[in-house]
Amino acid sequence: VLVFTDMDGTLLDHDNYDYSPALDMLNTLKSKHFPVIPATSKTKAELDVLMAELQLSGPCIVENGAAIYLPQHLFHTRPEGCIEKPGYWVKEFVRPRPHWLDLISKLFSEFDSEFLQFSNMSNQDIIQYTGLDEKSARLANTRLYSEPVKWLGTLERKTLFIAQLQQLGANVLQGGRFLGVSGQCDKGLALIWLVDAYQRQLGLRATVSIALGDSNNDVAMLEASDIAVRIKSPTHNFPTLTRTSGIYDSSLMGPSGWSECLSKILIREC
Ligand code: 2M8
Ligand code: MG
Ligand code: MG
Repeated sequence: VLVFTDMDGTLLDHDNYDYSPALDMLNTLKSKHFPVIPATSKTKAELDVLMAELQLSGPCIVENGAAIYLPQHLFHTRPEGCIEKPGYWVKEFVRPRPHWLDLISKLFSEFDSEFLQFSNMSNQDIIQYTGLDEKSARLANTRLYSEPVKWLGTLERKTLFIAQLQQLGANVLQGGRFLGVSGQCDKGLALIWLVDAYQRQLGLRATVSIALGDSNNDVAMLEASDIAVRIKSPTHNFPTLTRTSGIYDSSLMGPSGWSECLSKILIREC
């Protein structure tokens, strides 16, 4: 069993980023040796801190599926298509952040003052829009592959903005607070790639993947997994899925809903 989990609004509370209601279940999963794999719009720098706190040492999917980090202590040989970074094999799905910054800058004049983006925000701005502490806000802006955009204009203009970015070759994913602008990647493609790597490299034949998420940027992952868990959000409805079976919807929010659904799944399916 492989557990792929979104962070903000899923394993972490949407408002205060608390994960304590998930800790008992996290320990249960660890005792069963079920890998818990963060799949998030967060950066590797942010995840280093969080994964150390949660005592997770396996792979992770960062920046909305832009890259997968596979620790070399688990994956002993280089998986196909990976580059090497200290301690990790890294599968990159997109071009680096400057490419996406350059592309967004083409829309400055047409959408003047209708959006903000991390690279033009001060750390104070990021703190204000996210509620992150000083250090976490800095780590959130230590991005390699993607750019979060805070939309300030109307919904109609937002649709146009997204369409223009897509025309320029970008992929735009809606997170809990920001639009994530990057290349043709998502958490679903990353999940599929990583399940395959587990099966081939670690010789796991029959895997069951569970994916948990609260937002639209989780949809591809929720569609690609064997079992999908939608976590209730204080700010928006459950994302729409096309699959009709294998879906669990939480009644509790964030990390409480995370534990609620995983305990049901462990009893019924694993
Ligand atoms: C951004 O991601 C969240 C996730 O859904 C969002 O769009 O609201 C990311 O840029 C991430 O790096 C950051 O930690 C988070 C903070 O709210 O915002
Ligand atoms: Mg989320
Ligand atoms: Mg996320």
